[in-house]
Amino acid sequence: MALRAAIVTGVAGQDGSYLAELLLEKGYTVYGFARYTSETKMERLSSEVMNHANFHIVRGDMTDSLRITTLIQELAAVSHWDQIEVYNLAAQSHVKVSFEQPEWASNVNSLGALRWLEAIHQVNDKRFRFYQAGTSEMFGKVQETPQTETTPFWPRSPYGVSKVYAYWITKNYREAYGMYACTGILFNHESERRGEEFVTRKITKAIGAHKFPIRLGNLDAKRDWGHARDYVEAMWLMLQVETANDYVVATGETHSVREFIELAFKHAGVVIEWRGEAEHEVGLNTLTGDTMLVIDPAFYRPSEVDALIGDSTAFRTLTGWTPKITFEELVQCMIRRDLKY
Ligand code: NAP
Ligand code: G4F
Repeated sequence: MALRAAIVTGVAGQDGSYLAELLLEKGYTVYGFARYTSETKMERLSSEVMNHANFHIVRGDMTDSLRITTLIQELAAVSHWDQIEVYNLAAQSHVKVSFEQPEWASNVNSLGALRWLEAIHQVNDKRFRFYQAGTSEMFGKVQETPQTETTPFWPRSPYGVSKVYAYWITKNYREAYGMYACTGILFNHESERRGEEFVTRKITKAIGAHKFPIRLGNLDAKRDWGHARDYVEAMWLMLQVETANDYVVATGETHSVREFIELAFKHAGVVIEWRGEAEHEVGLNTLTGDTMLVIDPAFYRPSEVDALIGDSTAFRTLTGWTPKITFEELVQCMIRRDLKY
């Protein structure tokens, strides 16, 4: 059997934790790249993963070229690996935060990708395959619906712009040096492990903790939401095809934040009734009249991505990938986790 190693940057994040599990199940030796400050928040990584003989945490930061270069050189020096896969998932991944810290987001997300690519280029070793975590945020102000691999990008945040750079630099290294390097253009994916600062988990966490009213921003934004477990399988599949290319990964369904709220409350036994408009809108418990939700303009973004929906036909046809967890099931398992039932 081929001996495979993988580096997963952002291993302590939502996707990193699911991907590490998947790769260990498949027999990989996994190097989980995490910065020093992430070491206190490894709760997404189970004790089975942390104690697995083939799992190793390697300390590093996306802004530290020397560290990245050294790691790549160390792996390249090991002759028994048949394939070495680098999954670049680490990022400043919060869109709103990127408006407040655009330089940092660009350093980590754009130059971070460049640092890994250049380190791999320097060792000139064809065993390396590179996956870049691209995003539907690159489509931003969408130029066509649904979005595919050929839809032009129009990012609407420093985060989106930083990921467009990472997309193009990945493509450039592929074309210029013949490297196996690709970008997965993944639409939103959530889970019980989603960070609490993202809208879906913020909602399910608040319902679970009975902390009302929940303060939210734009309820009418629409997203193509899948489950992260399905999406890390797509990342892995993307690095198994013979020729590297960039692919859209999406469910092909779109739902508004409002729909997510209604469904999440429904699973908690509450029917929401909407009253008022714009920043004066509130969500009431139909039965008790209690205010469950209010609008807080502090959560609005300087420029918003209104509606995303992806068409992943190309990737599905190539690999047979299909999401197994529906939107309804996604909401249900997040609520179950946070309500602990
Ligand atoms: P996440 O939960 O925010 O995880 C990101 C990880 O990156 C965290 O563990 C974070 O560590 C780490 N990180 C941040 N800055 C770093 C640095 N300077 N050096 C080393 N590590 C650093 O994100 P996710 O949802 O798993 O997403 C994974 C990737 O996919 C990201 O690149 C994201 O932009 C992209 N993406 C996500 C989605 C989605 O819907 N989830 C969709 C499309 C694309 P700390 O915890 O210490 O901050
Ligand atoms: O949950 P969100 O913060 O996710 P967003 O902005 O779509 O970004 C996520 O998905 C991207 C893929 O398209 C990833 F690349 C990115 O890394 C991240 O994982 O916000 C979703 C929507 C937005 O329209 C936002 O304005 O929800 C709206 N929203 C309304 N109230 C809120 C809130 N978002 C957050 N985070 N918090 C709120 O209170």
